[in-house]
Amino acid sequence: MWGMIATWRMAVEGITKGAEMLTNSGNAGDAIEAAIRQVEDFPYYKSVGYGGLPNEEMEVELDAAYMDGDTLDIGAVAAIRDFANPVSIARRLSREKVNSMLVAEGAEKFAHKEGFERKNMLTDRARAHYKKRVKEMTAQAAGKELKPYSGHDTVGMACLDRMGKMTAATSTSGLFMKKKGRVGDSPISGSGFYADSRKGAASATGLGEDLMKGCISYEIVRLMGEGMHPQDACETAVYRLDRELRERRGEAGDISLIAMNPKGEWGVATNIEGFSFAVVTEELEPTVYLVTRER
Ligand code: SD4
Repeated sequence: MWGMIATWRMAVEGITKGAEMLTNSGNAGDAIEAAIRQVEDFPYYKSVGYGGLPNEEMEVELDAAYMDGDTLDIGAVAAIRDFANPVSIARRLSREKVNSMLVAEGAEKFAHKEGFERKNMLTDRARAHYKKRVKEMTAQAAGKELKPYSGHDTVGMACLDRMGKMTAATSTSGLFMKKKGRVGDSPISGSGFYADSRKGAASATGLGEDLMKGCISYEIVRLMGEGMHPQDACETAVYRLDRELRERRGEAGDISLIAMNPKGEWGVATNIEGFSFAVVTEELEPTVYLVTRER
């Protein structure tokens, strides 16, 4: 069995490409990297790679991670600027014994030394969004409410290959108008992603500040390791974290998770309306689903 599951409908071309590799006995590392690169390269996806939305200083700072579920090796970059494919830099870092998570200038120096492609990631479209938001923020000061998290689509994937290897990976520009240097859950192991070929793999999207409070990707993989089906594991962890946050402070930010186990069974849970995801397995053509919240 092989399969891939990814956050948001935009990932469908990526997983289709990954699926071609997996059918031809490609490995879960190459397939997930190729699938995420596809999303990073597309300029109209506003929260990932090229065309990602900038921070409050109009700089595109990207976060990405990769985890190998056989070795548990992790690589991650955070707040990296001017490189085309952060997920590939993260994967390269996962092969380092130490220094496998690098931020900002340190990550850029490493990427340059390793010969990764430099690219100005700020598009005209993203600049226009930035200018519009600055205007809206001025209106907000005059009384109009604006949520800090809106319209974001981080890509997170879980992948299983024919050899039983599982991987997880993420890539994002993080929150629009974030502070320079702000890092979300996406490059943080256990929060934005986790993979263990013996138990399963999971990845998150939503408000990083809340996702990190539950180490939620690890929690889902842990529950799958206890024998829970991915769907039950996702629902248990997502609804529990949502409930905990509401009880403690009256609200929870957006929390959405995808997961797959070593049998290729998959699951999804969300606390928002309109979370979409894309999935493909040996038995299922690449398919996009839209989740309406049932609670
Ligand atoms: C973050 N979790 O940086 C990311 C944002 C996200 O869809 O998932 N957007 O907090």
